[in-house]
Amino acid sequence: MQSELDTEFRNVAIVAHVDHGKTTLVDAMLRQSGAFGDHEEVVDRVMDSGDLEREKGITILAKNTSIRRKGAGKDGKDLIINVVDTPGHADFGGEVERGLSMVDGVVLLVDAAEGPLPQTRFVLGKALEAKLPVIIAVNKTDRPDARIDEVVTETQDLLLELASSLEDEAAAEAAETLLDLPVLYASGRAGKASTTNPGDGNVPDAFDLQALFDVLYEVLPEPSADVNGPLIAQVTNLDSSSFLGRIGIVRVHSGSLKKGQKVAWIHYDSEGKPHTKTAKISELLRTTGMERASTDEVIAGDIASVAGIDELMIGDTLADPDNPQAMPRIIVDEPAISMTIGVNTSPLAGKGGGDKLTARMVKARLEQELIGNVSLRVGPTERPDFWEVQGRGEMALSVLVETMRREGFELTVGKPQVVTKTIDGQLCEPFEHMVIDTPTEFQGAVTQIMAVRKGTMLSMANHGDNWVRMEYEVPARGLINFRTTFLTETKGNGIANSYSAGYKPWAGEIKDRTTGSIVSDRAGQVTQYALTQLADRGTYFVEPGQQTYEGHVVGMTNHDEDIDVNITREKKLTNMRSATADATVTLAKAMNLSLDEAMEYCAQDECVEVAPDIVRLRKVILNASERGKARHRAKMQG
Ligand SMILES: Nc1nc2c(ncn2[C@@H]2O[C@H](COP(=O)(O)OP(=O)(O)OP(=O)(O)O)[C@@H](O)[C@H]2O)c(=O)[nH]1
Ligand SMILES: [Mg+2]
Repeated sequence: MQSELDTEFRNVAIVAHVDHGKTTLVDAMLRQSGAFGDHEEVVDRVMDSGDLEREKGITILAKNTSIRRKGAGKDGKDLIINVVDTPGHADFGGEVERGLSMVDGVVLLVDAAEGPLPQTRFVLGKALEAKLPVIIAVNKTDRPDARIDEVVTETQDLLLELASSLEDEAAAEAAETLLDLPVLYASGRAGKASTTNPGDGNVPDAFDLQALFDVLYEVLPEPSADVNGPLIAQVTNLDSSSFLGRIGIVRVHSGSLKKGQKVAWIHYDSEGKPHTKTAKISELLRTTGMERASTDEVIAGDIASVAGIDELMIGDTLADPDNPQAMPRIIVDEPAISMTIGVNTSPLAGKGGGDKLTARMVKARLEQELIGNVSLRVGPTERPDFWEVQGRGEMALSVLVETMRREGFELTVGKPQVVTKTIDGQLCEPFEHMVIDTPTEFQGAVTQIMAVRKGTMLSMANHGDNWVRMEYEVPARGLINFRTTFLTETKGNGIANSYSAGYKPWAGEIKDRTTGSIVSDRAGQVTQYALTQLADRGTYFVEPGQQTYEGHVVGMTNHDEDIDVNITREKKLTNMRSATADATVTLAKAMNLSLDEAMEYCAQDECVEVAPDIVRLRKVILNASERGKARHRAKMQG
């Protein structure tokens, strides 16, 4: 029988702000540990295995892998390093939180030029709260604009600041001792790390990542696990395979887990009450590199995958049937943004290339999503075929919609809203602390954008040549349609990042858009003639030949009022000459709205029709006269 008793473990999560190089570093760690065969073609960022992850170039789900270093443990034992790669985008913060429940320490990557940014603060704060040791690694030292020493100081200052704000005194003390740990300098892309500063713009003077492996081994504690104790293993992630069904990723905290074993399965219900049943581990797997392979036994301290329990959930404990002890539930930060998702109710439903159209299918899919996605919540609405879905941010929700769209769903998606709360009788909304870096020439424009969104400036400082960093506190509501405007106004130069600043009293009205919608007043086919005639009214999202319907938003106006137009009008042909003359008119190219843009642009009384082949913006109330009446009623009510 295979045994793990002659191996040593270290469990580590790689955390950082978005794009600071986590996945690239994990690639290099895998490559240098022989995880890929000699002649195997390896894609870059192998851990970003999801389709959307590859397209967007970001990590969305936390994933674990394992690296075996032969003879690198005590007395020549093998060392197994379980590595959790986490996402850096703020919307997927829940993934980081649950990733931390698997590990005994973290490597905090900080980009050598950008320095600590909002998500650096978030992940570092979470690691310190969990009393985990943090190894600071300044990454991308090769960047020509690197400023390594400054970045080290900024990161250590951030660590001290966060340590002093911890309520738990033991955690605060533990945090301060972290400053004595060695700082690593790395270029993940070059696969090199060292404890010596290579100088700005240089690759570390090392052969490989050995220095990183050494520091990991020395600094991270050996999992404090009692191999001979009763079994306690907690489910920290879920996956599925067509062959094995649901797979639970578990961290074994005590005892050992064997293939075929009967265990006590402790499951928390929605009220947080534990229920215990017995279950059998039909398959037990260990991950090495990107491969999962069957194994007979996994001991305390390790991370493994189990199959055989179809209703397994994140946070569940697998325990000794004679002595069932439950781990506490995994709790993550609350969602701040919500929107409705329902069946496609447009007159063109079913013609967008989808085959999953019914309320029953949408409901089942949303329920399935809840199983693996701890940051999401789903609730009922007034309509039986629409649900309210809450997530951390717009991106988290748009990723869900995009995934469903690719699976063949046709949907109606409402405008993203903030999740409000009543605190001490007062209506409150989520706020964000926003850090904006921009060339000074756009400072005025940014100030204006933030003023419209009820942002309060907290600080402003010049840094580098002609760059300014502005910090704001702003209602999350103001950020829903922020990104496109911000990038346009700063000509693509601005960088904006934010983290949650908690709930504060409702900030009053924020005007969500300065342009109105051009709305189709009838069903039919969009014509070249109509588009040419109406060209001066605004910018269009449609092209000749496309289908339209009453209430379909076909463009945006130059002023802030909606207009209804006949976009299907045909020219009466009087003679051949004028017909050929028309054909020479060139139309401005239609603006093709992506799902994210449509969600961002969507006005209060609008929603988005989503299907595999199309994304259309539309009015919630399609009929023009009913819409007029509703508008009138809303005005009367103030
Ligand atoms: N110059 C330089 N660029 C790097 C280095 N490591 C990664 N990059 C680049 O940085 C970008 C982001 O790399 P990723 O590894 O995807 O970053 P990440 O932290 O995993 O990003 P998220 O998972 O989305 O938070 C890519 O374009 C990489 O090629 C490095 O050592 N030096
Ligand atoms: Mg990544």
